Amino acid sequence: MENRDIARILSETADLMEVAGEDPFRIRSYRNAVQAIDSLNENIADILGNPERKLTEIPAIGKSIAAHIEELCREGKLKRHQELCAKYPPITLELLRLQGLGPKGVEVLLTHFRVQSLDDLERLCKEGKLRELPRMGEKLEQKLLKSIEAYRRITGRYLISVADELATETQQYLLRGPGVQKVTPAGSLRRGKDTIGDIDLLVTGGEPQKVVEYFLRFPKISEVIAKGENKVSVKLREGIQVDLRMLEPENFGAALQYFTGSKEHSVALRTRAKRMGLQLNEYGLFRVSANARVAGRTEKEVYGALGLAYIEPELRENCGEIDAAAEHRLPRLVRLVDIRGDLHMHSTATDGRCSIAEMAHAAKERGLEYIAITDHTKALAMANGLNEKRVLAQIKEIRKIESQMEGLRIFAGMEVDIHQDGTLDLDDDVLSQLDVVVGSVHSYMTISPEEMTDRLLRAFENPCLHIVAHPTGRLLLRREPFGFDLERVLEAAKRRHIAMEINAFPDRLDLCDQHARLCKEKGVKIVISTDSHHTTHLQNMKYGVLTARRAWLEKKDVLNTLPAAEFKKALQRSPAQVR
Ligand code: DGT
Ligand code: CA
Ligand code: CA
Ligand code: ZN
Repeated sequence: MENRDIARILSETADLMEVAGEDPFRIRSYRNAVQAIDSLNENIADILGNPERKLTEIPAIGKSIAAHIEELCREGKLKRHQELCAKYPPITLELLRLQGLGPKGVEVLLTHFRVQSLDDLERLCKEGKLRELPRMGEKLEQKLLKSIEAYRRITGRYLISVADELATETQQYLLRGPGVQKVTPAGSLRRGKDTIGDIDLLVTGGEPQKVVEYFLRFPKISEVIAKGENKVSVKLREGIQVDLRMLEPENFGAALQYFTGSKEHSVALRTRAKRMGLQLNEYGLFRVSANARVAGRTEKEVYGALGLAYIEPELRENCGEIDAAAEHRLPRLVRLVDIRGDLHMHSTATDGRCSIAEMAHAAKERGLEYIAITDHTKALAMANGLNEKRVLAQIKEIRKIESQMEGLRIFAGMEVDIHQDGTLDLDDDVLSQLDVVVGSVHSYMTISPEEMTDRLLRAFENPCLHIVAHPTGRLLLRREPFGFDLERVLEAAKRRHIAMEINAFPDRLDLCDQHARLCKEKGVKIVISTDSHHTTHLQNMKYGVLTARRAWLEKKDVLNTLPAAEFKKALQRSPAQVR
């Protein structure tokens, strides 16, 4: 059993214990264990298999949790978890995930109303039934209706990092299959969308039947949803669906185009084909009059025969890319190899889990030329944010570590909280000693859009601010972005020479593709950063680059494609921009 599965089952157990009203300390110990497992760099199975080691070596894992984990790995299930699952209906875990309902509320809904589905709950809210109970009112009903809507929108979708890792594992398994030559991801994963509904994989080589047979032995499959001659759909244990299709090499390009989508892009493409007397489908591009195949082996060939330059998958959303391809004015999209620096990351000084030196060495190993260490500031007390005195000490430490390293610039930075009134969380004379100042909103996120706009505009007045981190505060599949007047804020950012971040952490990807595209249109520069809290997070840069590509960004639009010295210069704001 993998760490991910162990963490999920322990976390569900804790959720259900909360509904059952069990001892909060006990519940806490489950949650701490889940966190510890999430940040573990090795497989629990490996620790268990090593007689010299014990699970209790892992911080936050005590004797009783260790026993649970052993049981899970031995039996494939946990008695405690199964008892609770038998006691409460399956909807319980979903109800717990709705914003606005605590475990007590869930318990009341289950016992008093016998809620079995989200539809049940929606009806109760609409009929005003909840207000009959103490501590539940009309306001809660309205709030729940909103959360149900939000939940339905995100449910059944996965973070790109989760889908990407599972797709890679599946791909690696398939590549060992009989005769398999190539396994290519298509769909939203290939287009680099921030969340993924299901994984689409295209296979060439081998006899379809034999490949399907082999695939169905993949240990991660929990359920077969549909099976045909050349395709099969399954569910993996993590819940995500995989659609697999076997293809012939001569129509690979047409099929890849078709299954990459987006649907909107493909519809527009087919309309164009029709106007040219052609027909496009998953088997190829055909001249209708001659009943002849014109293209199909490669995508380039298909686009070319339609009079178009090759369109990168990230652009295929029917947002102007087809006209641009016809007129040969597609952007030359920024690539991962263009990125030279990473300007947002944490260390053990605050809530990071690796030291400054560890982060620096890992960054250098990844081929970066420069980084900024940007720990939190004092307003974020729960992350042990730094006050002015500690910031000054940290600057010294960063300079020292940099002097001992070769081939990596380390900028002294801070991720400074933007207070509710728009002031920054450090004195200006300390801020002015930093190389890189990243400003973030971490508190009072529910103020009105007008207030949020004013708050950001106020922050821009501080001459020391360089970059706004995760500008909308969204957490994918968990928290909606906070609202503000983006156009106005971007116009101010342009005038004041402040860059916007694409935060590459897969839960955030903030700014999103559309917002980042608006930055480009407004002439606002972008910085793509990982917001790493561990050396392993540095690899998330690729997701930020995908988002940038979906935003039509080129190398010149992204500041951290510049060499270190030029980057530093590009951050500087002139007196006119500060005023
Ligand atoms: P997802 O899975 O919701 O994140 O998004 P996609 O884009 O991966 O959608 P999916 O998996 O339903 O289908 C994969 C691709 O297959 C899609 O991008 C375009 C193509 N496709 C699927 N259904 C249709 C359809 O009814 N018409 C057309 N033209 N294309 C389709
Ligand atoms: Ca898909
Ligand atoms: Ca699909
Ligand atoms: Zn951060």
